[in-house]
Amino acid sequence: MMNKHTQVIRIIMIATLQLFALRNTFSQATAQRPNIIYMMSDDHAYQAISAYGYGLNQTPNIDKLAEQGVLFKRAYVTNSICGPSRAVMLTGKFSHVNGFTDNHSTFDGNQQTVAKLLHNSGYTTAVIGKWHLVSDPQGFDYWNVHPGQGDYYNPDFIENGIRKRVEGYSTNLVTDFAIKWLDQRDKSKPFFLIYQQKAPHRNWMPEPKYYHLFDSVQFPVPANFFDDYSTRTSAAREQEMEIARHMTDTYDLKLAFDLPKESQRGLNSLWTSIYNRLTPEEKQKWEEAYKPSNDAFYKAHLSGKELAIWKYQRYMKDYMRCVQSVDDNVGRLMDYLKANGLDKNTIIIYTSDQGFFLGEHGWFDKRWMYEESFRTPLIVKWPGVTNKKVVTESMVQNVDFAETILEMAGLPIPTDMQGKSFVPLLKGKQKGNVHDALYYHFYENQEHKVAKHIGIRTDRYKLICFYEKNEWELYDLQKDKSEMHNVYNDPAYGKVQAEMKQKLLELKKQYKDPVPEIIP
Ligand code: SGN
Ligand code: CA
Repeated sequence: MMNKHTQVIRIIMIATLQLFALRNTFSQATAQRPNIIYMMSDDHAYQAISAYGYGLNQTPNIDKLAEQGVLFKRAYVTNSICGPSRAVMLTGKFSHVNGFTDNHSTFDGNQQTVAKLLHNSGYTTAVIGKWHLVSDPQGFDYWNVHPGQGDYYNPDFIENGIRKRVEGYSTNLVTDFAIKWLDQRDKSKPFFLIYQQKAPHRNWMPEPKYYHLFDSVQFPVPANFFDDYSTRTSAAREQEMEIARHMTDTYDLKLAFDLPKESQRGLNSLWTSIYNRLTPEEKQKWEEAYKPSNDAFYKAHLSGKELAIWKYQRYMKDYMRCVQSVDDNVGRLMDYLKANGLDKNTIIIYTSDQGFFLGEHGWFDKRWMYEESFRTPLIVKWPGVTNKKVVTESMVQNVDFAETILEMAGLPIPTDMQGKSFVPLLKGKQKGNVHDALYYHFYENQEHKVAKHIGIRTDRYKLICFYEKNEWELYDLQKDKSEMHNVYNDPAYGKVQAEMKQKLLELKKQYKDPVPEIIP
């Protein structure tokens, strides 16, 4: 018989051994869990990624991700605007559930997010770059974000609550901070990094090394650039996002300050404050770069269609120059991973907060449920899982991102999340659509005057309801990829129309969207 003392010692020893075993299992599991970098740029159109095949520009570093990953040709957002998209990604819930419906909302940071779930399970977490959710980030060991939209030149950052101005160009700085954090992170844990560029958001200010990139290029003008919107509802005619009519001379088009007053429209004071962030040397370089083409523009006295096309070219060049810096920096981050032996165990997700119009329908900006803004680029590279390029037509949505990331990390998906993990698709175990129909709701009828709408998209059709106007649009995407012909109330589509309406109501109910009341 053991005496009491020996018994206590035995119990302590067994408990200690079990604890060690548990710790080992835990750290092994932790070590095997993949690192995840979620890269999201702001307003990066899929048309401006060469892997998507539009032939407009070259993005070799993003393309390299696609070479070893899955490229989604049909990834969509639920509400095509910045803050809402970010909130959807963090929560795995639609805007009406996570509470962030438009850019004037404030994110309730106390709610469950993918960052918090990863953090609680042993990941070290950081968010760097654009944030745009107003409240302070929660669930991150480190955060260093632009206030609001952020600036391209010498931008402010808020680092763990402390705001300061940093010298440099935003796209490069966001990467500098990301690399610094990766270097200094707690290396005993897997990491989750949210790396979010401000670029290529309006007002498209390139970095000096790219001032002359595309100087000799003429971008092809989209076939529907001179769209007069006559075949659709009144919504398309009421918008204020036309390159020809709504871009401002200084802020958007970078024409000189000393223009006659009548040609100056809005936003010029914003431009002055943004431009004043440049140092005198930077201003000099800027003016030297833009002066020759501005002078040529003034001499040419363009008007009508020629003037519209000139604006389109200036817009595209500046936009694509900003994209070039984004691509360079994806390359820098990937080089860092490789040099530090992290490339084999780090999943990369590259995406944008939404799509963007590059002149289609005559537009810049986003917001609409039309394809260019509803669709977003999505490339997922998962070492050991996605080893060669796969292009998929499967429909996924940004409400699936949180669920997918959790499954990648081996974590359970909370039942209150509304999307679906597309890990089986990444593993090649699932073919076909992740969703047969996608639900959409846009709320922010303010800047750019895009009417509020809900809608659904199936493989072939899209139904949109501008509910405050009670106007409807229906598109047959197989016959009309550019969405130029509204076939709502066309008797040939009567059956489709009824089915789509029914499906819209079903999804609205399934996702518990209380607004608006739609009468079938
Ligand atoms: C700013 C821009 C808009 C843009 C919104 C939303 N105007 O308000 O053109 O649509 O951001 O963009 S600006 O005069 O300030 O440039 S988002 O990506 O943040 O949603
Ligand atoms: Ca955006």
